[in-house]
Amino acid sequence: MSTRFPFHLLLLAGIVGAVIVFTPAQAQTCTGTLVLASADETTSPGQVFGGTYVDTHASDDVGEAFNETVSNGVSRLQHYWRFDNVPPGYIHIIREGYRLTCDSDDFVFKAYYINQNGPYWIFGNFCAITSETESTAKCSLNESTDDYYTFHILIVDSNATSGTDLSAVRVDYLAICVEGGP
Ligand SMILES: [Ca+2]
Ligand SMILES: [Ca+2]
Ligand SMILES: [Ca+2]
Repeated sequence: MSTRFPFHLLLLAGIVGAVIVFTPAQAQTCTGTLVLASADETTSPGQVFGGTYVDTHASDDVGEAFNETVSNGVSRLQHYWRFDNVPPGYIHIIREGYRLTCDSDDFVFKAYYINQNGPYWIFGNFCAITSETESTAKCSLNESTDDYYTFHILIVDSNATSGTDLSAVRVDYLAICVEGGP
């Protein structure tokens, strides 16, 4: 186990965070419909060590925190959230968070939705969290939809091929923003 691991636990759990003054993250604007997570789904590999999907509903410095676990000799994280009733339009995600890493891991978002033919994966890695300083970002998924669908958003580590250090990430806010519907 990394000697930095206890530090991760403390900082991400907010115990240290309570006495550190964070620079407020810049808010993002959605001119359409915001949809918040309806549920946590699977976390594998990796684990949740603080919070639930409810903590991603507001930008309040109370987050849902994750750390990697070692899978097949490499530290990995993959967590899914479900978003119900996402209206038609151009799909973006807005996220606020930070990460702690010791093996060059960042954390990126991926997405798929369920249409009449089954799961439809949106190709790409979006809205990477790359800093130990909290930031917000609004990212287009370069995808438009024509009906209401259930979306699934994943957070995944970017270094999936090497390293056994357990990097961690905290998500304070996560939303789907749908703009410019038909
Ligand atoms: Ca925050
Ligand atoms: Ca990794
Ligand atoms: Ca929050």
